Amino acid sequence: MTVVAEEGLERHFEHTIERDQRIEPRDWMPDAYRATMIRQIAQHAHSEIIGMQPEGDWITRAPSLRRKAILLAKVQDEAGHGLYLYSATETLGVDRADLTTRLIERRQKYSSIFNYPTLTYADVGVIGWLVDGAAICNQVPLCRSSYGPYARAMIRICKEESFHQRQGYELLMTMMRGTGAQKEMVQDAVNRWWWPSLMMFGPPDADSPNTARSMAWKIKRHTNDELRQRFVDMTVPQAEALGVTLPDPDLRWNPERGHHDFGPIDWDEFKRVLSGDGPCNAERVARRRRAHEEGAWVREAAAAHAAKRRTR
Ligand code: FAQ
Repeated sequence: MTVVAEEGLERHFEHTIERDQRIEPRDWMPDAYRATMIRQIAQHAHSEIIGMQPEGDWITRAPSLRRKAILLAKVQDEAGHGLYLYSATETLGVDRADLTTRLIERRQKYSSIFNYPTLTYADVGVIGWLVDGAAICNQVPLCRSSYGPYARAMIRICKEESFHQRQGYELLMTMMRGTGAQKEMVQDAVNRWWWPSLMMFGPPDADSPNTARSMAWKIKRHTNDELRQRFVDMTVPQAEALGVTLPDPDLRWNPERGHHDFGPIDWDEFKRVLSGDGPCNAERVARRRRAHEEGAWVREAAAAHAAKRRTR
């Protein structure tokens, strides 16, 4: 391609972003934009799939048929989200099988939050309330992300995440009406998941290498710190209504800022988890690898079936 032609394409790309229109798979895009989208969407897809594990552990131990049906539906939804997102990544020219390899070889990340264990059934409720709540806060603005297939996948995903959040809150409300031991289980789960939920939004803006460029390209619509603050402000009244205490002595309303102040986040812990040294990293990746290996015959059978249909 000539330099003049490429300049024209670049201008067209920039105008599309300026006019708040979507970049579609057939459109020209800068290599760095494509690489950023592949990184973000693949990491998001991996998070949905690895994210099935912590709650999946409780399907066989759900306390009633109703809770089991709800949890099964939720975990299946996460699988569906992973699939839409892998499909969105494929529109950028990467192969899903290659992305899975990169995940199990730890060359690509997934959300830090899924490296923490689910110790009691209250964790299922707290994941719904806090983790899905944080996911919604982060993902609703992504429905307006500049890459069309990602933005469209997000619309359905957010609707389902919203059901997930409500089922978690309803579960916790039920436990908070129960025995003293059940209330303690809820409080203990909140204590363990609160800080990791705040870390889901990513490093502080000053240490976020990707935010500025992703905002300029309208991939991200808000910074990590803005969304974290929105989540804290949204969650404090929900905690009050539930009757639990968020484990932060510095958490208080600041009338001047019109937001809640909150205490310092342990970014060393975040870095440890990202580097593979969280409580469950090894277990999560090993299990994903095992599932991939055990599913080899399904992929082979599907490929053989498709080949047979082509020859018929
Ligand atoms: N964990 O420069 P930034 C769910 C990485 S929700 C791990 O700020 P960026 C639903 C980051 O990727 C969870 N890595 O990066 C569910 C970058 O990596 P690099 C998934 C993190 O992209 C609920 C580096 O640090 N949601 O699954 C994390 O501008 C319940 C520097 O960071 C999404 O993925 C982290 N928490 O902003 C499922 C949402 N934070 O460059 C089951 C889409 C940052 O080394 C059960 N993603 N990193 O490759 C995003 O919005 C963005 O990618 C951010 C990070 C905000 C996560």
